[in-house]
Amino acid sequence: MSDSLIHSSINAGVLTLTITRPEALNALNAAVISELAEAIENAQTQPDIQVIILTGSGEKAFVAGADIKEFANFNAKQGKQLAQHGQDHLFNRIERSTKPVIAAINGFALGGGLELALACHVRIASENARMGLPEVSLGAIPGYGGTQRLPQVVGKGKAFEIILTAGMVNAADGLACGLVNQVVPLESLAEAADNMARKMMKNSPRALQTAIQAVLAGYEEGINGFEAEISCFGASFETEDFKEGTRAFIEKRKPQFPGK
Ligand code: DAK
Repeated sequence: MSDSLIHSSINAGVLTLTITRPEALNALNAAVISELAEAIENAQTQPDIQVIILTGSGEKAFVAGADIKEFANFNAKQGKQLAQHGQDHLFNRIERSTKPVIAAINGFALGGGLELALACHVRIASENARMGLPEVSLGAIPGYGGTQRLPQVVGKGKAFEIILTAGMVNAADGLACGLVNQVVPLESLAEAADNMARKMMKNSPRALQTAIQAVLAGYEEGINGFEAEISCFGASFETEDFKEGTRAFIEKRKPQFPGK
């Protein structure tokens, strides 16, 4: 039996990565971060994977945060190093994935767990989901991109409320403020995430990759998002996917995108 903390399964183009550390409510320790980063990286070059779903094991938690027991005795230098390493190797890598990443939030998504979901492109929550950034209650602040990505997703005012109160947002409130894209009963979560993945997969893989790149460009310092879009748009015309997509439309058939 494998000791892996990340269980992976591929079903017709969809890779599901399940964080499996149920005894700690799937909390992110160094091993989880490292294995997850590796799995995301490997998925980028695997042609049989088109969309990635990220979820947690069990029915209680997606991820209950960074592992508090692991970082409790850190000093400033160690904290900074861990934040830098985590952001570079996992959180930014997920956000910049060339394949869409969907978070299927099956319960608590707290601290680093919500930050992980925020790094994904889309979030689907089960009705029992409870989400928040409780770091200030521990005397810290979010360190895996939460202070930046949460305002991008819900707006500055709501982000301040969530971060400064350290409170938990339930699924319905999360839907109302745009924190999650969809809410479904827990037993339908995997199916809902799979349905979303399959809708994405009907489209050109190359265009999905470029669209992610163009959206993210607008959040990068020193980059004009509109100019980045124009450049990405222009480049699309040279792709085999574009040729196939337009040809299929004219020939009134479904496109068979080569993904190039
Ligand atoms: N870390 C480690 N263990 C955790 C954990 C966590 N975040 N969350 C839960 N567990 C463990 C519990 O200790 C318990 O283990 P045992 O005592 O049985 O050994 C087990 O999971 C079950 O949890 P509970 O018994 O507490 O379960 P309940 O249903 O009673 O409560 C809960 C569920 C989610 C409300 C509660 O477990 C809870 O409040 N958990 C902590 C939530 C939280 O504060 N999460 C951390 C947020 S801060 C950093 C970068 C980022 C961060 C930190 C550093 N650097 C770069 C340095 C981010 C920090 C955070 O994520």
